[in-house]
Amino acid sequence: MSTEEPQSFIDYRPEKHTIEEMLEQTERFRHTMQLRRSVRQFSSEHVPYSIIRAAIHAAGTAPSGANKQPWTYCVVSNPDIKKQIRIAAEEEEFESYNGRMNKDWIDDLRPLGTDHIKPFLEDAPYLIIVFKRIYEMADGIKRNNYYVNESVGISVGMLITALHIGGLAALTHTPSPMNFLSKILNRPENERPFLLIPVGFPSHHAQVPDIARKSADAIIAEYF
Ligand code: IYR
Repeated sequence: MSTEEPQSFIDYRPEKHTIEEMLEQTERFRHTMQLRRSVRQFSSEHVPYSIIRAAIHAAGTAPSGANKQPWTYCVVSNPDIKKQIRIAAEEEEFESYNGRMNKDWIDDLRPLGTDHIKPFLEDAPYLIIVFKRIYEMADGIKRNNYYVNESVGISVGMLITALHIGGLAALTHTPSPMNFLSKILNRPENERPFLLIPVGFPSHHAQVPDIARKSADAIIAEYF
């Protein structure tokens, strides 16, 4: 028998819109999101923390396995900590670019122009380091969370969206392996690094690769 309180339910009656409004809003959102780009050259211009905090708060509305909300968002603006993160990330990335990634991977990355040097880790005013919480401790008992990667992935997607709508640029960065982040940020055992997201304004000379998104036809299989 569960020792927890039974779940209570509340009414949910969201406002209904006309079909025209529904399509217009959705297309407007798509147009906004079409303008989002992964940025690797950041300005050091100050960004009010209130925007970062509001975007993370929005990410916290994501659905999650059994509503465990298995995420912790660490926000770093301290220059010394950013430098430590850059040094450790560049050491790992050097190994990745010089042997750990296979030839196909290196070839696939060439159009992006990336290498192991990561100035954005110091230039961006904020680094958001996302940790997934693989279990929780309650009264000394370990309880695993559910669908942790799916849950945190959805939440981060919402974060990236919120940052973009808030007028900020971001990069989903995955230095690999990234356990150095747990050490530098002194995170508890139940948290594992998931993604590192530099956030700020793009530098005035920022460039992004000239890529296209797949068409709707290319990504949808319809079974009507
Ligand atoms: N983590 C490395 C390599 C890298 C891998 C993929 I997949 C990318 O889409 C981009 C980069 C880096 O950040 O440079």
